[in-house]
Amino acid sequence: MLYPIATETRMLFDLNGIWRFKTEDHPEKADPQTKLETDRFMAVPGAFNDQSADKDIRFYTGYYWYEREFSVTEEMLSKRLVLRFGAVTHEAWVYVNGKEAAYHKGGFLPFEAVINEAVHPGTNRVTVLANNLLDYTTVPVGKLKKTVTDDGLVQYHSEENFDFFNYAGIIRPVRLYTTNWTYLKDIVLNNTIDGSDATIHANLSIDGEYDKVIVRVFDEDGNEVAKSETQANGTNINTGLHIRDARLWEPLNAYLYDVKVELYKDGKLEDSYTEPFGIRTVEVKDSKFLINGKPFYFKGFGKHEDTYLHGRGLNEVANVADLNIMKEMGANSFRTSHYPYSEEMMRLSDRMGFVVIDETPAVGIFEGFTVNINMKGDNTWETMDTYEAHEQSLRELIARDKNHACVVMWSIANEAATHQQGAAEYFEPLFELVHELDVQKRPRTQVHIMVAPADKDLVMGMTDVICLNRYYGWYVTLGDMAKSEEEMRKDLDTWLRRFPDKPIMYTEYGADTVAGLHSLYSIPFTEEYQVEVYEMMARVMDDYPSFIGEQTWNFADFETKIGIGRVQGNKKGVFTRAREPKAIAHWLKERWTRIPDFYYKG
Ligand code: BDP
Repeated sequence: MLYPIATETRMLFDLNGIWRFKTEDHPEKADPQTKLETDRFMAVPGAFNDQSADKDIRFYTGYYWYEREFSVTEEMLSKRLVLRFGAVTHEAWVYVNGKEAAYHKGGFLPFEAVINEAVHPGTNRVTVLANNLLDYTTVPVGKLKKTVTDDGLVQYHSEENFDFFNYAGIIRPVRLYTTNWTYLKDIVLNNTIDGSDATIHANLSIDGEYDKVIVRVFDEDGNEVAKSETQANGTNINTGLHIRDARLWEPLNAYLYDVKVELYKDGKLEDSYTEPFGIRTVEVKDSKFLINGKPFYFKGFGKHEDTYLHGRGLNEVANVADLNIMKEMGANSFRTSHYPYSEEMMRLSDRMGFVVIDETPAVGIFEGFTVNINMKGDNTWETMDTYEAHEQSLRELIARDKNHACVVMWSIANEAATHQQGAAEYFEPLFELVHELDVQKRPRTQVHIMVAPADKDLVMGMTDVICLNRYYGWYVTLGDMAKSEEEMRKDLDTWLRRFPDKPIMYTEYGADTVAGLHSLYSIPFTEEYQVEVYEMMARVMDDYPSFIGEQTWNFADFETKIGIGRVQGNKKGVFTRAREPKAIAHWLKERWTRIPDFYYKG
């Protein structure tokens, strides 16, 4: 799905801002025909939870409305007029002037609808009915309880089967855009490199009548460096664009070409769309992760889209600041734990040269998941029914992010119960699907949970990189560094024995740390203890030649559901939620600025 932009042929309008908001006890009687009666307002994009100063809204589970007016001109109506949502968590019905215009389930991916039939010149009304319910058929997974009161009122309680707060609402931008009736539906890009030259391969999907397609490639100075012209040939066109002395997209040294597509009919420009594109290759070979043929070492973080007041809502100031802070620390990468991040963050990562492991919202596929190690339940693949939602999220994620140079690996799930019967049957078709859908054939992984023992796991053999989340010194062997080190080595040795040719990396490790808490004796929760855990783990990581990267948990402290193990959220941040450094930030900066992005392990 194309990102909405304004061009010579496309208009773009912003529907962000203040919307009316209301919770809904009776969605079955929902009537979007009349204007929403309410005195509550919410800013869009943003989660609603932290905007109201009302505990009932903060912890609200159920259905809710958003509504606003927008204007349409005659000119807009003469075009194809599309209403587009960056994301609504988690299930949404969209009405325009009371008429259903779109439906989408899955809270972290975009959807859109053509609304010409529903609007008129002048003032129109867009209404969204949504819910934040998660259960055993959704990704993420939630434990949903439904009770009916004596007077027929349905009340919901949905507990997160994962460790982040279930922020909800219209969390990403809402936009209106126009195209002509002949328009570029999609563009899929890939590249090959031949010596110092490169070829960009473009596959275009086109709707409507056209007779000629021109594709041009511009370098960062605006010079045209390649051009192809193709006569009309159905709804799908393949073209190659040869670039001499191509500049490659490199980690933290990004170079983006602009691929500009023009569709013509009878000499008239019908559509123009520009996609930024970085030329690079990604490959896993001989236990190494190669970017542009060179062995790359991942340094960075698991993150969250989580900031004060915005909740999970798009916060571009935080995004820019976070990437700058990471760069300053010598980091080169992050994982979009545990759901697809905003399109704006992906575009920014392309631009700044951050290397991204792109994760689906498939988190919590583990019956009885808790944030300590004592999980009850061993029947995940019998009790849960997430396959359909999971597959849909993969299709939509790859459709959205396929062209990003920053994306070097797909993470199909985080911490699923990969050691329980049924796991292999569940994952096999998903791994295949990713290969089928991604023309760039990027490596794939499933991020492995510590309680699924290395020798019992049924899925990691399908991955290209063994990504492990490991909490030595925290959930296991707390306070005992010698034992932690021993267990960590034992675990890595088992993986190496099982898969001697696969590279291994950590996608999570760390310790909860309350900023400002200190101790002479380095006890858990103090800044000293966090440093001690990282020191021990770095020593071991450096000892293994096929250990190709370290992404800590977490970049910053973040909100979670309440629980006795959570002190106003998860405190494993290297930074506080306000992005203030803990002692570990200085230690990590020192380590990472010494580690090169390439050839660290030879
Ligand atoms: C892992 C999860 C992550 C949690 C982390 C923790 O992948 O979402 O926040 O542990 O417990 O299980 O801190």
